[in-house]
Amino acid sequence: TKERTAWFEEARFGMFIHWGLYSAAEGIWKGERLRHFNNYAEWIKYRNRIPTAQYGELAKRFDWEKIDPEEWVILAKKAGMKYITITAKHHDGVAIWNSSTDDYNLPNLAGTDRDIIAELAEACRKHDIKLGFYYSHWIDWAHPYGWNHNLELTGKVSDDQFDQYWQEKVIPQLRELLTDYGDVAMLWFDMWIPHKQTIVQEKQLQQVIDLVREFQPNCLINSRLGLPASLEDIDFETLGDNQLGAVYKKHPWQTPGTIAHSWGYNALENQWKSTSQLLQAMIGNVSLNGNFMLNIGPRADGSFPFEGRRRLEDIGEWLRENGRS
Ligand code: FUL
Repeated sequence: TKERTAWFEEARFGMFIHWGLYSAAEGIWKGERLRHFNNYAEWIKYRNRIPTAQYGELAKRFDWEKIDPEEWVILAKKAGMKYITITAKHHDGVAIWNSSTDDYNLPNLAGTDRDIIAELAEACRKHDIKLGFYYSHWIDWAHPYGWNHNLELTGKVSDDQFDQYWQEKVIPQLRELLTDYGDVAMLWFDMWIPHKQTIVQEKQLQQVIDLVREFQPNCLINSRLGLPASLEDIDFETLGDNQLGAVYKKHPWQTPGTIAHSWGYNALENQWKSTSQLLQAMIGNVSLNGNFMLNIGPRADGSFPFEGRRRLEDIGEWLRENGRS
């Protein structure tokens, strides 16, 4: 682990990108805003009970003329970030690359041959930024046997059915991500659910660990993989969303943080944090031996909301002035 995580402990500051079909919904469905107090815009399919076929129509709202992943990389560089993690598949179950495992993926639904992950990987190599993938392994609202929290949408899923989902979607998609895009800096699994509430089995998680180690021995695995991953199996601990470190830890750890409230783009966002709040969060973590991965949710045309871009640029300036970048 030590050797694998050396760059990560050095890097300290990274960019999280939440970008998928939900980016096109912008937090609104049929004139109605997101339901539920949680109000994460990337949860809209689940919260607003959008049927899978209708949700797929959102792919038509992407503007392929404008999307340029190199701009995301350039912004990360400006902000002083050393790595990027992008949502390859979020809870909605939609791969943002042209996955040969499953037709219900963004390029296929949109009718484009662009592969944003391939383009992003190339831009990252060009600008010397490491790239990792977020992958929602337990929760999948598109596959009939993926995890749906309370199972009210799918009915009860048996162990065998869940394993079918695992073998026909999770494992092949992870293999695609691990073999088709060059070096993968980390696989960021999400999210950990108390074992008793789920039907995921230890051997399924072990299968994932083995797969990653086989194809990309340097790829880091985060603790939201869940059981049985003890800190020996995994490479770094992920704290809760926006949860800042409280004590110094010897092992590598990271907090994923938002600039506002939602991770995915929300046109109705109104909870922007100040640049100094964000700097305090970063400095607080780094001073306790942790990392901070700050999220941005681009729109369906790839652009960033001004509020987020501005804060990232200010953070970058602070880092440069203080000799940290
Ligand atoms: C959570 C997810 O449910 C959110 O949508 C987001 O991806 C965050 C980073 O992790 O567990």
